[in-house]
Amino acid sequence: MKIGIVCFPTYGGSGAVAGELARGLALRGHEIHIISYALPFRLKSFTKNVFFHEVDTQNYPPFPSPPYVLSLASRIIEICMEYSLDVLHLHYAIPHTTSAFLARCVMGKRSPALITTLHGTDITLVGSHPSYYPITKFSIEESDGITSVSSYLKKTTEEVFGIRKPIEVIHNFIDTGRFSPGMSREIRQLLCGSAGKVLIHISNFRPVKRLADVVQVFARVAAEVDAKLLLVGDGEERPAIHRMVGDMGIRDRVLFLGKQDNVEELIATADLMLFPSENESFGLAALEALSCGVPVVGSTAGGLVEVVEHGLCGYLHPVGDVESMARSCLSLLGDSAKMEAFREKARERALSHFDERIIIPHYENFYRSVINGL
Ligand code: GMT
Repeated sequence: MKIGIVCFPTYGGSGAVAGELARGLALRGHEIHIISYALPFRLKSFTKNVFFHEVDTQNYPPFPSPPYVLSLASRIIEICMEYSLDVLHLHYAIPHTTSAFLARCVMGKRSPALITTLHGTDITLVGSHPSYYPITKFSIEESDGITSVSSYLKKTTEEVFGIRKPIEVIHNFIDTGRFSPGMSREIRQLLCGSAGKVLIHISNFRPVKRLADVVQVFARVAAEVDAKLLLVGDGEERPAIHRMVGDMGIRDRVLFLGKQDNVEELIATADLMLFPSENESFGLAALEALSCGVPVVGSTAGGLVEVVEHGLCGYLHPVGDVESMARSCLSLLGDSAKMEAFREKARERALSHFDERIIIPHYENFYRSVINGL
């Protein structure tokens, strides 16, 4: 198939999934056209069958900001016409599906099938805000096919937007070859010196990730065992969290590593991942941890319960229950047989439920069924 993929290129779950999907589909022989304002961060190295089309924006004095929605719509028309795409896959409902709808109005019958994948904050935070609600609902309803990354997100979309069209749940997936167990003693030594245990958290440091809970859990763990915390990522919460670890007197135990490309090396170095989000449609970083054989301790928010099996490959507690999360960390860190069993289960779950070889064919079949139904 000739498949267009529209996504955000920046660090974040939806951009990671779109980039990995592009790579996986290209390796299966499909022709992939990425349309975005920059090359997605997971596609930095050359991949055969992947073509990148940059969206350029123009600003003019009367515009309050460059109208990206319109530039993207124009670029979509150009690429769909030039390459006769079969499918245009929109990652994140706004503004991508809205631009695609405009493009389809212009292309008419020559438009490819429009498939929207809902990722989470496009529904739970941004899309449901009054300033975007009507256009998000309309854009989703105008899609020829809709997928969501968890059952939780499907249910939330139906409830919040009253969507009646079928929504196909296609869970996020992982390259289990790249994200695999195998701690590098060298990296661990380099980062953490002689620290006995290593905990890790990866996110975009937005309030929804509850970074303060990460620190609260870690402080309780570090009071009992010699441990270090690796914080990977960056965002609006970083300055406050930096201050918080200073005030709590654990500055020397916490490493702020900023945004990183090869997170698999860092994850495999850790004993546990902390993931206490307020809300999480799926939790791609949690899946990356499981695939590396690293158990996850976090919250029961949203779709995380579909990823992490409580009591088998991690522990999930109510949002904000830092005491229970810390107790769960200590029970695992203090029992090597239990830890080993959890590590095995974590890897097994990633392989049996979320391997890209299982999930990507699901997308291929969905594309075909939508095209055939038009
Ligand atoms: O909030 C983020 O982590 C970024 C956001 C995105 O769209 O880039 O992530 C959402 O999509 C990811 C990929 O499908 C999911 O794994 C995340 O759970 C989801 N984030 C939230 O629901 C908060």
